Amino acid sequence: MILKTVPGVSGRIKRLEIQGATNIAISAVKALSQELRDFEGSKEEVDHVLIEATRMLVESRATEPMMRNGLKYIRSHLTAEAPSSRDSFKEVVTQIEERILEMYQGGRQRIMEIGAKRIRDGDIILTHCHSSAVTGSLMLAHEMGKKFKVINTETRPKYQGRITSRELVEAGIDTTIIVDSAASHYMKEVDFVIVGCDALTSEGNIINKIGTSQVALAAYEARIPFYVLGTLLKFEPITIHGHYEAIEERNTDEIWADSPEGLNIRNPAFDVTRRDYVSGLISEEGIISPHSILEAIHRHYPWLLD
Ligand code: RUB
Repeated sequence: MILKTVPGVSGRIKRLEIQGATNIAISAVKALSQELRDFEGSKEEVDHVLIEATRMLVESRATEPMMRNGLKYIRSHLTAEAPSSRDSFKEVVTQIEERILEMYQGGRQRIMEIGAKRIRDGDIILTHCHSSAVTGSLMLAHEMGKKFKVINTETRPKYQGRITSRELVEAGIDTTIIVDSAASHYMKEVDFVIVGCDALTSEGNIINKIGTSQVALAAYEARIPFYVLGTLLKFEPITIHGHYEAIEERNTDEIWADSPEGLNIRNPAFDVTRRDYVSGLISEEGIISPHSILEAIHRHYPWLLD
């Protein structure tokens, strides 16, 4: 069985050419849908394509429930809607794809709008890494005519902070980049912190780019509000049953390629910020306490709990 679309897209996700939970999830759903539409084999073989293509995408990044939830949605709805002919199969795949993309993009748009309203004239806002929801929200506030400044960390080892800086500067927003370890130093100048997230757990903890929990601790110590901007589709259902969300460990060359022999290097891509340090989760339901994530999931996306 030869897959046409998915190997290329999963490779790009793995190499961070496609980055950020929402962009990864959108690309994965589009790739799987395309793969299914293009497949010309028998009905039995389609199931293999579905399983193999899903496995490949899921393995490209370990800490991406938003992608996994979307791929699961495709599989369960294809099974439930059971299209009989080839043409209706393609049609159903497209309809399912459109429904998920609408949830992903509509959810991101909604949280961006709520985030933009939080921003007041004169604010200094600190962010970490590159989140499409956070930069989108800042750009929206800028378009609304709000005058504010942004401080963003460079985000070692892959410097996603530079993507954030570039986008904001190009949008005309007053932006300052700092090294990650300067976040605490500047915290006293900041009005609030806002970051994106990759995963939400049933206890209300949030998982985002490595270093986020240190920024949250610095904000907590300085009594600065710390907001997380994330759609509820980032919820990881297995955390209800006691499992931990896996934390991706990346190639150590990202940290030091020609390091001395015998040196141990660890390179986790994400860390867990406990709910106690999160002032509010900016979600489709509005700004909610991280304690109420599970109830919000029940209301908005009950299928995530199936
Ligand atoms: C990106 C990152 C982002 C979240 C949210 O990490 O941690 O904050 O994914 O992004 P990486 P978005 O660069 O390793 O993918 O708001 O776009 O979903």
